[in-house]
Amino acid sequence: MKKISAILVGIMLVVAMLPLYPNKDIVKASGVTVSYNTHIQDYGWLSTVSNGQLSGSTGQSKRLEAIQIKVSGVEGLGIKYKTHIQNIGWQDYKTDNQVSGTTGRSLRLEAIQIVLTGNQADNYDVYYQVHVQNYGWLGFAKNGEMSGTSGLSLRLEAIKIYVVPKGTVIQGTNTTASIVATTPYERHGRLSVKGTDLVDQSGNRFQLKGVSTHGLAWFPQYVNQDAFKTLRDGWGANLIRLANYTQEYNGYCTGDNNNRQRLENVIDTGVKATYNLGMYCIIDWHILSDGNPNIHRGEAIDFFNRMSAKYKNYGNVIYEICNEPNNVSWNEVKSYADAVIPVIRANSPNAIIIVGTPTWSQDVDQVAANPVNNPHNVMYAMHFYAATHGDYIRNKLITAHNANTPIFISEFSICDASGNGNIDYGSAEAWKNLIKQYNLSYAGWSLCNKNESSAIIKSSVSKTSNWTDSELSSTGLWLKHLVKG
Ligand code: IDC
Repeated sequence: MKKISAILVGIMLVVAMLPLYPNKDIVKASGVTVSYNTHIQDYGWLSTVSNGQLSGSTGQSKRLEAIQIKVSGVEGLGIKYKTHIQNIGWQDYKTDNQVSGTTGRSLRLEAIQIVLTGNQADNYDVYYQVHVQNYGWLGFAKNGEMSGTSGLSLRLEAIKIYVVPKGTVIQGTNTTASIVATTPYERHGRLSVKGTDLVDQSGNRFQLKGVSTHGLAWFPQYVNQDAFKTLRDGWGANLIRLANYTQEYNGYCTGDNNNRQRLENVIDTGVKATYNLGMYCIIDWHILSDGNPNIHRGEAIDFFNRMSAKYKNYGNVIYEICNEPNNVSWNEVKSYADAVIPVIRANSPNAIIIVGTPTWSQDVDQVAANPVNNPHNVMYAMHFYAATHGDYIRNKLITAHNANTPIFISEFSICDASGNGNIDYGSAEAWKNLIKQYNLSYAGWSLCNKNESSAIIKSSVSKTSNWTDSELSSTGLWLKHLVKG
């Protein structure tokens, strides 16, 4: 007797805990059954469940990796579904128990959409609800709405699905079924140049701010999505510059074909990571010891021709065609720019292009008298290293700005021009004020742990993402504060 009442209490508790929605009898009377099973991390395929039962797990931190769904019991009613997979994105629709997702690849599902099909589809609704890492159960999505998250890199852990006669009242439909993180690119879209300003898709003044990589040949490990995400979410950065040296050791123009391919692969990783994160990126043709950009003009034309074709649909990509011309006149640089810009324009008519200026991208004041032939969406590079470059260079910037030259600080640091030595916080502050005054876009040098003061990560730290403040160098901390604003 005692045992029976204990069981009864148990059953009553379970009944009380059952979701009140939707009424089971309605589902039963309609004769429709939706059945589904999921493939989850460490366990593989679970057994099939139906009509609102939980598939997956909660409280165990296991990702859903794949799902199969079908409906039965009603002639003329079918179902299709698609999932958003980590690193891959949305898949095509699958039907009738086909697998949506992946197995054996350790990739999480992040979101799902489910739609009824067939000539009976108008008489039924499909509702679905997912359990998401860090959030728990979201609200119900209905008839093709997205359920899950986007842009947050969170796993689905469990799902419940109902198919009910049209109009059945469901509770829990007023809470949010999906969480979409809005990225810089989603908010600001394609950029353009207006006067001296960079403006966003709505025509509002916009500032790009972020970090330049060190040489891609030497520190490729920092070109990874987690690193960029750390900078986006922890710093508020929206820009990554990919520095592709041309002349230096293992540079693009001095190494062999394998080296070139390797560099292009790193660029591709970087472009795609920024694209996935909704950040902007600069593909930088990093001339340095080859002071005259015309030395590698042929290679540059080939490179930018292929890059601008490959990334023509990536509205987040900016082309910087010559990092720091030096020991060369503006006329020489301009003739190079006038040869390269049309090549990019043929593929990417509106991408932002940054043109370097003589004396390691300091002589922006020489541009106004003789700008490039096609100035559409072109900006000019001003670089500074605060401990070396003081008022004299700041005045060049002011002169150029007053002459309506659009300026982009595509590289700078606060130590001396060697990339090492002492930090000059006073000069850095003066540059910071100028950046604020003119709303200038910038990328700080450099994302690596090299033992030099411009490296933003301490040389004792080997982590390639998720750095804490104590793992940042003095330069890194200063830059983080600047970017955070
Ligand atoms: C420096 C790096 C250094 C590397 C060197 C290669 O910090 O580790 O060995 O290049 O020659 C620039 C250049 C940038 C320099 C940086 C610091 O654009 O490539 O990086 N700098 O010297 N212009 C002014 C300073």
